[in-house]
Amino acid sequence: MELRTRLLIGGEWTDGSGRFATVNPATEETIAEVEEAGEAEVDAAVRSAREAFENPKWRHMDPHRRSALLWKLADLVEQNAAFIAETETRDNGKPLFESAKVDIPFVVANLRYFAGWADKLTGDVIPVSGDFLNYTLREPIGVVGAIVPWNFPLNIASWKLAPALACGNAVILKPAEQTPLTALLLGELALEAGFPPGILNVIPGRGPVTGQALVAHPGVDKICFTGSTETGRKVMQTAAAGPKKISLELGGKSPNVVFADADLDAAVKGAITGIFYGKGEVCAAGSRLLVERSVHEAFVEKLAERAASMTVGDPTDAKTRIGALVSAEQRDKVLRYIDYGREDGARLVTGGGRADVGGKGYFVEATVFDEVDSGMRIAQEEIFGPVLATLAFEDLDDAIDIANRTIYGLAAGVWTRDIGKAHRFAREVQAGTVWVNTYNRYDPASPFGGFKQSGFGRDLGEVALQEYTQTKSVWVALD
Ligand code: TXE
Repeated sequence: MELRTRLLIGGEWTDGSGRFATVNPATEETIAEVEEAGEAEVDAAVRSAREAFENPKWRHMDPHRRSALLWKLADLVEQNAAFIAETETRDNGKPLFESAKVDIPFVVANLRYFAGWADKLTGDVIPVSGDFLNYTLREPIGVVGAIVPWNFPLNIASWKLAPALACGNAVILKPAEQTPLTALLLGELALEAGFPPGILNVIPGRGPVTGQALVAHPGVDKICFTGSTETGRKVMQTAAAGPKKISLELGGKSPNVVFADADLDAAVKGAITGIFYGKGEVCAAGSRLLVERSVHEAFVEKLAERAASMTVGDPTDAKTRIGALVSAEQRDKVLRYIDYGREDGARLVTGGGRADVGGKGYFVEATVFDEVDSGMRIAQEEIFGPVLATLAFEDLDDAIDIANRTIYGLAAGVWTRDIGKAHRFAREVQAGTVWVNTYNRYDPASPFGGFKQSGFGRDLGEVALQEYTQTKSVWVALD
């Protein structure tokens, strides 16, 4: 495979209305100039998606065949995994082991999981009053716009397009402007797999230009979005003019709660993965660590030691644990929050600044704050970087109270050997995913999404199919 830099519309590679550079955040070098879709190209993508969606070739395609196409796409991604993973790392700055061992294998597994659903979308036969047969059909929604972020570029794209295609929709994928490259590779592989032209269009571009035009376009039936809460609000406002269907997976400030009776070594490891995996640019990052007061001091000491030993460096080096943040803006945002932490009176235990990796790149040290108060900015706002806020709690009720004291509700972790406590926490915490004695586990079969301002709708799992189908109720008079 080779890098693609043009737009994929209706099965053709075309020019946009401008170009933008995509930069390797570890070296600050431009990897490629990529075409940007302006309003005219967004319109062309929508028209081609509509035409492809309505074409009987797709509309009446045997569901087994749709399943086979997705399976074939999974095979092609697997065959090209090394190049795709390397491209993801160059574009995003994440360690290569994350791209190669986690992100891209997840894309393959996810495509296969939803390939399995394509021919299992059944309706119901419903017992109604009177002499009627009533049944439901599950039908695709139509043209789906998928707007995805830069932290897991291809992975999250697959969360949207695998179920959307399995359900028989046509998709327009808009990758984030920081990381457009792997989405374009996927577009190429979808053509090779045999998807009809126009069923998957890929249109890179900036959010306020391409993203905005896609959400506003009256020919788009549904927008599925992952990104910041602030942009999610804008998407919702723009979509209201339709109104069109939307699902939003937004930010988080997830609590990771450690009780004194937990396996503390395992909990330290879990807290480290919870915040430093993916450089902390993870929507479900365990960015608030709550530790029971009796073990708090000893726990934070161990954790800080481990954090300080994490190698920040070249993402292609196997020893690297923390790569480069995605952009200079993101690095500056993270450094700003480190300043807020100090200003607001938290105690900096380790890290706290830029990491020097040969004088280039957007690197930040693994940073841990202690003595954080729940009201502080570093305990309330999504930082999206390798910065952990540590708080102390007294007992289960206190832990639940602090855990729920944010606008977000994406995920939560709890570490304890007491099963009653674990289940009670799982029941009371306001979060779409709860991990007990583990953190950051994902599976294509397990639903993911937010409570509160972390959004609505679900990715992954059977429940995600509801986002991409609509139910038709059919009444048949029997007399
Ligand atoms: O996100 P945006 P940004 C959070 C994280 C980060 C902050 C800013 O805290 O620091 O957001 O990142 C597209 N209409 N998350 O600015 O803007 C954009 O092009 C339509 C959390 O990069 O939300 C990209 O494709 N689309 C998050 C996508 O939205 C628009 C992941 C996400 O970008 C648009 C990323 C508009 N008006 C950032 N403006 C998570 N929950 O995983 C932008 N976009």
